[in-house]
Amino acid sequence: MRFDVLTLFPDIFQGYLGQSLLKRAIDAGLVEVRLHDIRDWARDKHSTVDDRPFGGGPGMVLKVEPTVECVEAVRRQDAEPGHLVMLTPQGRRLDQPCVERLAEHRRILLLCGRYEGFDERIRLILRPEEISIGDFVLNGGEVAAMAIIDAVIRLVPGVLGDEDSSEEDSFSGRRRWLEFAQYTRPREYRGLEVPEVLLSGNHQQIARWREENSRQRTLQRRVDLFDQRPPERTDEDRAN
Ligand code: 6GU
Repeated sequence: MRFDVLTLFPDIFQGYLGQSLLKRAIDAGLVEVRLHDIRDWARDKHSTVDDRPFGGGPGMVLKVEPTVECVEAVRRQDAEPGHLVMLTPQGRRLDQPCVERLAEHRRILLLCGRYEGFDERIRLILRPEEISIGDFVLNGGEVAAMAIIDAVIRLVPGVLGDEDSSEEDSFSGRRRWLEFAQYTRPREYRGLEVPEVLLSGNHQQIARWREENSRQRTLQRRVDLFDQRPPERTDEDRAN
């Protein structure tokens, strides 16, 4: 899986790329992340990459020529042109099905904007898939690009130590419920004890407890997830 990140701030990614899970995946040759500074494609001697909007208004707009030429040059670096993603609050909201779809690509280009936005001709020429990570405003697409890389690499075979563990997560695969409560040692802390059933060694009872805990949490915190697909009725529900 190869990611090419096109940004005005490549340094933002350095700390993240050295992080353990991603670093291991990169060292193992499962994931490659290349950073490209859009400023390197600026044409004038001041390396201008942004300018004031025609028609007036606050802020600066990312210029069309360096951005388009950067994307085109980066695409040519590999036989596979890759799937182009533009990070923008105007894009479709990222969710796990979207992450799963992205993970099917062998190469993804992540175009990060800054300032007040992109010159509209960048969209018209490059026809990117536009993605947002939520209904809030970030200063730029870099943090969103890291979120995408982070979510997608979990689905690359071999990246997670335990092959099964992404299947178990909330939102992944068939599950759409939130994770159940987890505990580790000690058994008691400040009077709070680990639920007895988790210490019982009875795997069937543990599975039932976890399922019910997931269901309760989802109901209390994210009832909207139930709206997407009705929850299974439990024996308890049927009794009531
Ligand atoms: Cl992808 N970019 C920016 N600037 N803000 C956002 C976002 C992206 N997703 C949510 N907010």
